[in-house]
Amino acid sequence: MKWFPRLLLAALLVGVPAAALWSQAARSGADAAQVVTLHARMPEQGGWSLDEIRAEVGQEMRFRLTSDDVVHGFAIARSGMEPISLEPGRWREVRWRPQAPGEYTFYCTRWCGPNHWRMTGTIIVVDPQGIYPTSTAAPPPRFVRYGVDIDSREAIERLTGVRPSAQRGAVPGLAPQGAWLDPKDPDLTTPIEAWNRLRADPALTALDDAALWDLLAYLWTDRLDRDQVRRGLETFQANCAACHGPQGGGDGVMAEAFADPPVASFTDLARMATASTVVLEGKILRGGMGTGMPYWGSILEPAQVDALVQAIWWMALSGEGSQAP
Ligand code: HEC
Ligand SMILES: [Cu+2]
Repeated sequence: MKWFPRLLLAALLVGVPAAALWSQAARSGADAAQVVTLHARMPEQGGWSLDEIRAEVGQEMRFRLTSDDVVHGFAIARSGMEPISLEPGRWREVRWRPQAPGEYTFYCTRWCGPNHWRMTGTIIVVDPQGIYPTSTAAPPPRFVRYGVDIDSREAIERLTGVRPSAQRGAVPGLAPQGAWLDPKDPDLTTPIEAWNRLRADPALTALDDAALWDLLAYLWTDRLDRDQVRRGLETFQANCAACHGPQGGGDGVMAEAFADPPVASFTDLARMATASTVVLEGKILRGGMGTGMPYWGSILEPAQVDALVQAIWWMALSGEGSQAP
């Protein structure tokens, strides 16, 4: 029986260093993990027990989380972490190792009340050694670069109740001769400007005003990326429908809490005719400043904002509400 001692030796040779490595890793892991204890409370009761947490790149964070009142949720924006739900009186644990310096927003993911949106805090991640590239600051949103005022827009009263339909507008052979999009950036185009350009097109004089809105609805929604619309509608149902309503009509379950100004209806052409992609994007990124509209710039990825804008146009002009294309 020669194999037994040899096996033992082999086991020792491999096992001992492995065990040593393992215990070292476990030890340094335990040393390095920064334990953060966070209590969630309704914003009226103070919100998160910490608003600002400092952390280091590459250092593991161990969050110990609980709720002191109702069910809340916890997520870190742009971390790739799945949101977790926090039930009153129960403790949850989640680990996160920041990979890049920067400011990360943590936030509540459950509708805990009308001030739910105030439940955010910041994790400031620094790189003490300076070896990780600094995350480049996001460029200013287009409404800032173009100097577009996103706060004061006139509604066009005569369009109240007009509900264009892309389907009705999809008339074969009917195409505008000239350009109907803004020459500087198509995303600056408003539906009313586009409609006026179409109205001036001699080839379209046979269409009455309502039929011209249908044509516009068709042209407009034809430019949307169907996958983005679908993704946007999902994000919309999860984050926006509680205020904006499941069909975007401004009549969500939380809408009553906002009277002046009321929650925007995306199916109201009188309002949407003077919006542009740049305006909608700006509103989502920056929020309403004092209105009930939360800001999403620190929470959503740029691609998600783009998808939401496309979904809003879909609800406004396709004639199919929030039915996915
Ligand atoms: C807590 C309620 C609430 C939630 C949640 C909410 N909104 Fe709003 N939103 C409002 C209110 C109120 C307004 C109208 C006041 C304003 O424009 O600032 C508004 C306005 C807007 C506007 C401006 C429309 C226009 O014509 O100028 C856009 C775009 C918008 N919301 C998009 C979103 C998106 C996208 C989401 C989800 C990611 C969302 N909102 C979530 C309350 C909400
Ligand atoms: Cu909450």
